[in-house]
Amino acid sequence: MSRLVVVSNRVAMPDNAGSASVGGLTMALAAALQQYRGVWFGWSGDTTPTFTGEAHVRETGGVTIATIDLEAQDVQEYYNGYANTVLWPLFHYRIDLTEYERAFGEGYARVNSRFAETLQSLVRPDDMIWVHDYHLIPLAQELRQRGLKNRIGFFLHIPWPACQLLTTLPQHQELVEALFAFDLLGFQTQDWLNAFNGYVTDELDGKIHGDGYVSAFGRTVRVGAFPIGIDADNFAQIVQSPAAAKSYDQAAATNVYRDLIMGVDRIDYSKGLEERFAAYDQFLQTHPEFRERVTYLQIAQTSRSEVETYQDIRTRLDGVAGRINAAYGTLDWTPLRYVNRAYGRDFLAGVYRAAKIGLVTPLRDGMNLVAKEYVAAQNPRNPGVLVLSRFAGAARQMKAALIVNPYSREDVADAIKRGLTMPQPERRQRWEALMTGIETDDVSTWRDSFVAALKACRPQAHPVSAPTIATAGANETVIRSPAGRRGVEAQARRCDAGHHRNFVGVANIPAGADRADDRPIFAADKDAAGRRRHVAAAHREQGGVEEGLGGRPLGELAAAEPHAEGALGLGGGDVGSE
Ligand code: ADQ
Repeated sequence: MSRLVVVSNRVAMPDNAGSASVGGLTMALAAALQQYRGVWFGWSGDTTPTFTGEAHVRETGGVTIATIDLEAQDVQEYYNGYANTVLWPLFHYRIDLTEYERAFGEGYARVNSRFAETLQSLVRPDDMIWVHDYHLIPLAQELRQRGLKNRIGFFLHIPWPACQLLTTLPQHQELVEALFAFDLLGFQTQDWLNAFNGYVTDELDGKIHGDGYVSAFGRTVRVGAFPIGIDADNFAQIVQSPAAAKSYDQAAATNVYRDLIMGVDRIDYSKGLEERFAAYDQFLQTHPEFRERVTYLQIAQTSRSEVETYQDIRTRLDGVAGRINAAYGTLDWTPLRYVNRAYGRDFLAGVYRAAKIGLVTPLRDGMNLVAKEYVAAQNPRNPGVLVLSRFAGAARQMKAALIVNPYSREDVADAIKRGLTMPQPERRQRWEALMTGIETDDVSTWRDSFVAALKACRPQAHPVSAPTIATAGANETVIRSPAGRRGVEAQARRCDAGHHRNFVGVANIPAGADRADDRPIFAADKDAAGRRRHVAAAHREQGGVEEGLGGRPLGELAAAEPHAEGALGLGGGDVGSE
């Protein structure tokens, strides 16, 4: 039986399978790995002065956990930078918050190369590899360049942006090209899959086949929507736990004369917390009869606190919460209770059950598991009401919720009122429809359908082959990579791992380059001080390599300061934009 190798940015294996503080996704992946005697590989969360390429390997519960430490610069450029300051805001439709820097892209490529470098030695030929999320889009390409022929699947937990947004990203084509090194691409919903297909047809002139396969860059991959769910059975047990009973009693006792409205989110601009607070303000303002009769509890765990935008949002939320409480609060009533900390799943389950309204109003969300957890925690005889944003992936499935536009405070305020006054039969009817969906499309369905689709994938017709390296002179190296610019850059780093900061850039070789195909090459040499320098070149036409590089020797070009692109006589706009 082949093993399943799961790769994610961070690895968080629960110490014991019943641990209540571990998130639903972790539990699901842990169970899948146990079933397939798998390996879970990712960043340890720790830093090291110099990347070693060595994995820390341990066994727990039949699963091999392998982690690597990253350098502080990696964490800054790859995790805080490209992943969370470029891809996360962009994929959540916030180009206003997207801050692209070339160093971020380099850090992202470097860390993916480092992941691949370590991972390749752990993978056996018949393993299936399942890569998770936007941090690791180039990973399959990196692994293919190292000769891995395994089936590799990718699941995107967040939305796929509309084509017009994605094209604002420098090198968007290279990013998407890297996805075509996978065998299977999974999205949370049909909407995100449609957006991906839209990019393939409109931007790449690619082809959507009727059988779930998509072609571009001379390659064909399988694509599909695999909506993630929660572990409904496990959650039902948690709801009955003593800890859940205790938190339920506490929440119910505190709000004995009041209805509880509840939200649970990581602090993130995509979750629409500021808009939600404003909607609650609107509700209290326009429905004074509900003042002192409701309490809104927002549990908001701090996340990504090293990214400035996340620090700003926290400050603003503190301010809005304070203003609401100052405007409406009384001696014995705090209208909005806002708590910044993490709770165990059992504790949360009890509070969910005590809440008459679950407010889940993200501005954009791949799926949203809180919506599902809230429903799963309800008392079937007297369930609460889910108010759900139409922009959460979950809204595609959870049509019996009160669906709202989170940008409209009136719309959300109306839904709060409707939920609070909804007759019990309607609440039960809606809850039963929602609960049926949660039980049917639970986390095992998600996991099993993805793994089955990966197993059934047709082998790639055009595997990405390794870059070829040819020495072009005493000090020069020429690299040709069928994987495009990223392939060239990755190989550059491997050639010169300790000195990658001398990497100069990528340029298109003008007509005259001595190349028979339409693929990039890379050149490197040493400067007068003996430091190694690199010029990567992506050519389009034919001619001598040196001639193609402006008719100057590679060494001379590479030594040119400050930008080799300038030495090639190409404007910055041409660089890497093929
Ligand atoms: P997230 O953006 O993190 O996940 P979500 O799906 O809501 O969003 O999952 C959050 C999880 O963290 C839930 O299980 C929730 O219970 C837990 N959580 C949140 N706040 C907590 C707190 N204060 N204490 C304890 N637990 C807390 C990403 C995507 C989502 C997608 C998931 C899974 O952004 O769209 O649904 O991955 O694919």
